[in-house]
Amino acid sequence: MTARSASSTPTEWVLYGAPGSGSAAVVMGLRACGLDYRMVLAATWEPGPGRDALRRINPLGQIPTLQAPDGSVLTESAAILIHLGLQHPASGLLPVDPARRAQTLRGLVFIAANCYPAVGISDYPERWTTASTAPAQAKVRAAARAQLHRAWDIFADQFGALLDDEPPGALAMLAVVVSAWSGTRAHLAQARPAFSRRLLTLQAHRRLATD
Ligand SMILES: N[C@@H](CCC(=O)N[C@@H](CS)C(=O)NCC(=O)O)C(=O)O
Repeated sequence: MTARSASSTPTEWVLYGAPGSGSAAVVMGLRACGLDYRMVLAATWEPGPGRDALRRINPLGQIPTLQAPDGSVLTESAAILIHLGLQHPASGLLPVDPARRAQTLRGLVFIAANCYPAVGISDYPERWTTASTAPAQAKVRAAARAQLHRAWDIFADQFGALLDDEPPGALAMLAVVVSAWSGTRAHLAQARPAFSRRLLTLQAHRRLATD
């Protein structure tokens, strides 16, 4: 998605994010492209000027949100990584081979469509039920997590081999970041041990460092 910023136009890449959040995957992508950026601490759970500025350019108030030097706004982590990969082919974010790239795009959208939303439901169950009691919301969270873990089992089976690219690309970046939440790693260690070990190896790769 692109939109004009209501605030002053930056002259640099500005990434709205927070430690341990989905912005980590965009940090990896920007670094792979050799792009300098400024980080603004902003998230639903981080009250302050960064969150206010974020909401002015992304009405959902979600991170990652990336503002380009021309002032345009990019949201949706998979779209951001795909855009960076297309703009910077030498970054290795996307495979050169068309067939492998097609499956990589499919994998990125699989995470965005099936895994990330289930994390959001698990984190904010009150948004997804009209029931206001804690036990009712706990049931929504439990169901979201079960669906999330099932989605990751399917991802491991369908896309796991695509994480072998060297250097690791956009799919590995998003998979490592999003699989870190909502009990997914503990589940995968039992359900898909080889894939679980692959994620652990990947997260130690220098391309996937966020500090
Ligand atoms: N569809 C978005 C989801 C982004 C998202 O849910 N981000 C979380 C943090 S990792 C967030 O900002 N949650 C706060 C909220 O939804 O209020 C994407 O793929 O980037």
